[in-house]
Amino acid sequence: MNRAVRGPVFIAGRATCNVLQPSPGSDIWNVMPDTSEYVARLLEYTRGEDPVEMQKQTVSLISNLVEGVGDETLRRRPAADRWSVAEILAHLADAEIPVSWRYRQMIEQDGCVLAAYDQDLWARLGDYGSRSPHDSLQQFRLLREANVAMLERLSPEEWQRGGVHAERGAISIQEFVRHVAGHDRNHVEQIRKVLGK
Ligand code: NI
Repeated sequence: MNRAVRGPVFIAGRATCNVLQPSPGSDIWNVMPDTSEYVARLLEYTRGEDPVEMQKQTVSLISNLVEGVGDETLRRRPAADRWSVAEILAHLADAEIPVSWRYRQMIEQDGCVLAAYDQDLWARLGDYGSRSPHDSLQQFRLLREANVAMLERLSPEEWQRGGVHAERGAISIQEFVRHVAGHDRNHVEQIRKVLGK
C-alpha cells in the first residue's frame, strides 16, 4: 500500500503488529480503532512486574524457545499473512532502534514530539523474510543490553521525563519502558504459539 494513499502513518493503515489476535492493533504509536485494547493488553502482561527486569529476560526467553529449532521452521509462516519466527525476531530487533532513540530523545528534550513509524514499511525495507534469525536476535540483544544499562543509570528525575505523541498524548519514560516490556512479552507468546510450545 502506498503511504501517500494511507495518509499520515499514525492515523492510517491496517493493524500490523501481527500478534496473537486476527485484528491485533498496531505497534507502539500507530493509532488504530483497537489501539487502546492492544495497549491495555500489553499493559496486562506487565501488571505487578518490574518492566526493566522483564526486558532483561526477553532474550533468554526467546533463546530457550528457538534453541534446537531449525532455520526452515523459524522461517515458516504459520499462515500466508502471519509473520514467521524469523520475521518476528527481525521486527523486535528493528523495533529496538526507535525505542533506543525515543528513550534518549525524551531524556534530552523532555516533552518532545515523538514521530510515528510504519512497521510494514520497515519490514519491507529490512526484507524481514530474508534476515537470519540468529543475527536478528543478536541485534536485539545488543541494543537491549545497551538500553537496559542506560535505564539502570537514570536518576529518579530522568525517569519522569517523557514525550508527546500527537494522537496518544504524553507518556513518561517509565510508562514507555512498561509498554516495551509488554510488547516483548506479546511477541514471546506469539513465538511460543507459532512453534507450538
Ligand atoms: Ni510488535
